[in-house]
Amino acid sequence: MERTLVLIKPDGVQRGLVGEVVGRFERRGLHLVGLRMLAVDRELAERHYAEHRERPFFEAVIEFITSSPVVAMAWEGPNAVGLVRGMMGPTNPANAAPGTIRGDFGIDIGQNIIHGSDSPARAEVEMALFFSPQELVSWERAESTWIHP
Ligand code: 3AN
Repeated sequence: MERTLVLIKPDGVQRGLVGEVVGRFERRGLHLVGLRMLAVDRELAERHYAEHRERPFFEAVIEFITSSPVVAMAWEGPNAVGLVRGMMGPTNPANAAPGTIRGDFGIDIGQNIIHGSDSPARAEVEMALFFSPQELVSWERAESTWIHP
């Protein structure tokens, strides 16, 4: 079983796509174990995007993620990291297939609606940035045995 950190970025929240994105993961059969809305400050943004510090778009992504509230979520399931990445589509929505979140709702690489951890190790780091241990809730979803063994 795996957990992954998902952010609905400022564009997704502003465009009223929170329910759409949450609904897709729920219907797929992923298990919601953490959910909070927050305004990301510069310090948290820089920690979250630390690996991009030397990239030319670093300042732009910091400004964007701090521009308006985000919704942070932790989702659990078998191969949750890969499942979420597949449902998001590639980084640039212009290359994203219809049926993916970015392919259905995005056009521009700078406003690509959603973030999902790119590995289980990154997921652990990112979940710790956005959630305290008490905010991650282990619970049984009654229908889970009808979704996976
Ligand atoms: P992903 O979110 O698909 O994992 P990353 O981690 O490579 O993509 O990039 C982090 C964020 O930085 C992306 N979600 C996107 O908003 C932004 N970004 C990535 N590459 C570019 C680029 N070439 N120009 C502008 N923004 C970019």
